[in-house]
Amino acid sequence: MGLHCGIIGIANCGKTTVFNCMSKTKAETSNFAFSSNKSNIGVISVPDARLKEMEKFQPTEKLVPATVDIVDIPGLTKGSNHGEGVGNQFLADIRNADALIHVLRCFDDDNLPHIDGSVDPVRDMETIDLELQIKDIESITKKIARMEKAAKVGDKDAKQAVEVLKIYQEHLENMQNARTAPVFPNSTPTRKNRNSSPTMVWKNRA
Ligand SMILES: Nc1nc2c(ncn2[C@@H]2O[C@H](COP(=O)(O)OP(=O)(O)OP(=O)(O)O)[C@@H](O)[C@H]2O)c(=O)[nH]1
Ligand SMILES: [Mg+2]
Repeated sequence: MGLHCGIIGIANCGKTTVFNCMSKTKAETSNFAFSSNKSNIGVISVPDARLKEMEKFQPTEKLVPATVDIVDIPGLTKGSNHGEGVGNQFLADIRNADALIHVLRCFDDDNLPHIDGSVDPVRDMETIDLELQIKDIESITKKIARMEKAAKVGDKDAKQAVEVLKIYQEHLENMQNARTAPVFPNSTPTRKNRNSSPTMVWKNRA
């Protein structure tokens, strides 16, 4: 299965524009916040100069590069966790991503008012991170309840999972990012938390 990469960011920061550049598609961009009601999905080929070199030794009819699926995920804003904007309907797309590209609006444009009143990429990043953290706390709390039930009937893995999940829970409740939680990096119960996916920051300042 290919790598799955999600593009996130505050409304109108240029996610779809970045998606179009990367995937050479023409998904619709717009000046209106929350205009998108679906995630855009594209496939990009990974450039790899080694393929051509290898072909010299092993000629082939067609060179097939590795691909990465990218998903342009709309709709995150301050308060998404309690239904602001289009709420949480796209969080499943974020959960399914192996890595995230966080697009930050660094450009000023009088024709495109910022949803929070001013251009401030640091605040925007904190806004989105906080939304993901709140969502992570919710899902971790649910998972702890499930695992505690399993632990009660003697499931040793569940008992260990509860211990790890509680470390994450406390860390997130202290407003810390899941990435910095003091646990072993590949602790299985939490590998799919949105807030701990590897993230690249894209400063959109054209
Ligand atoms: N000036 C300027 N405008 C940009 C830049 N990137 C995108 N835009 C414009 O900003 C508007 C919003 O861009 P989109 O790519 O639709 O933004 P989005 O983050 O996908 O928006 P939503 O899906 O509604 O959250 C469009 O009119 C783009 O043409 C940029 O770097 N500079
Ligand atoms: Mg968009």
